[in-house]
Amino acid sequence: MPPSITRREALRNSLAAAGAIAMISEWAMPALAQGEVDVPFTDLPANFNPGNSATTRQFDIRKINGLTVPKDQFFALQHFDRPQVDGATYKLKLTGLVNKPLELSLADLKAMKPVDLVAGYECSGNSPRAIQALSGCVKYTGVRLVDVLKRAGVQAKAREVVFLGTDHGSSDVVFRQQTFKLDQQFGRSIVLEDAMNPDPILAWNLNGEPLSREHGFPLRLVMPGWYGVCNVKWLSEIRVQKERYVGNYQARWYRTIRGVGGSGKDDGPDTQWIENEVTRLQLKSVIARVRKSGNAHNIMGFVLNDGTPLKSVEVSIDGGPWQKATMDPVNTKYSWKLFNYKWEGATPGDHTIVSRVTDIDGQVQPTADELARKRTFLEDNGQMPRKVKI
Ligand SMILES: Nc1nc2c(c(=O)[nH]1)N[C@H]1C(S)=C(S)[C@@H](COP(=O)(O)O)O[C@H]1N2
Ligand SMILES: [Mo]
Repeated sequence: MPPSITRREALRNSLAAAGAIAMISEWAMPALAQGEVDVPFTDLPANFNPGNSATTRQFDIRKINGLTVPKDQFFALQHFDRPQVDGATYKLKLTGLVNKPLELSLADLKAMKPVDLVAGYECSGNSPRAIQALSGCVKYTGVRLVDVLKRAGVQAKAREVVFLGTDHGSSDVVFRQQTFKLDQQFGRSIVLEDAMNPDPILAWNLNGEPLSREHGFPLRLVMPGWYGVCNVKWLSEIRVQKERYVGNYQARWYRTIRGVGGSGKDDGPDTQWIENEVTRLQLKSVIARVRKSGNAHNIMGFVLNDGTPLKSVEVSIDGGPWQKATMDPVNTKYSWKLFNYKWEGATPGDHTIVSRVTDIDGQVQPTADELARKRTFLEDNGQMPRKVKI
């Protein structure tokens, strides 16, 4: 084989000849073929060690190896204790403005038409500080939410669909100057139109295996293209109602406050302060790994967004021009989107590399500076410069 062709490329070529290329991710190739080596990031905190604690599992994004993250590495977190639910006696309740209130067992749900959904998402509190360790992508299996709602029959006056978890605990519930310590169930809601969309599912499998306790056994909601918080775990009840749902984790904990308009100055009198609920994923790209392969360096990363098709992902090296990256053929509408950029002629020494994504609606991933007027820390989708030493 000519020396300029790496084993990876040779393998791709032979697979291409076999007609299988469309399914092969650059990331899924055998790790570290001969002559390949991962280039160290020099921007990692000294104590950087993403992993598993009693309450949180983080994922080291340098370890991405294909479109989905292994179940035992997929990030996990929640507000209260992780409840232990008995799958054998489990019942999902459908209540409120439905024609026929239901109690469905796991077997009842599994007897309906199952669908697979590859979903990439992150916690809305994910950030460069955590080296984006609260993100990932897995394949869920479940039943369409709309099919379950239709089975119960949604009444004409319904407007809102609320999802309640089994988990609960003491929460600060704020009313004007008062703070009540109240026991609250974890709950999230969506408007009826989003619930009737065919994409959201009620999932019992993750990567083809039953959900683990940490990921919401036995059943969770998956809202593809939305932030992690919307994917209610340990789902116990779906309540259909007319009123807006203003629970703690819907209307207060998960909001973003930012200044828009005006002169662009943070506290200018013409700044308008807007507040929004955390719902759909904000357009974001992240560089996850740099791998030396022969004489070239492969910059690999991922995009998270709400499923809007992408126009481009670009990479800039040391402040140079934006260069187009290649999207991985294994990406799907709601997966994270893996990308590669072949960096030719990298010189020994320190370098700063950054990616940015643009979608077909013309939305461009903001720089950290452009997010300066966002006062709250959630929804940090800013460009993330990375430092490497060649
Ligand atoms: N019932 C319940 N569901 C929950 C939460 C929770 O506290 N309780 N936390 C949410 C948050 S903030 C995130 S980021 C995701 C994480 O999902 P994962 O643990 O499967 O990665 O779960 C969401 N679903
Ligand atoms: Mo989250």
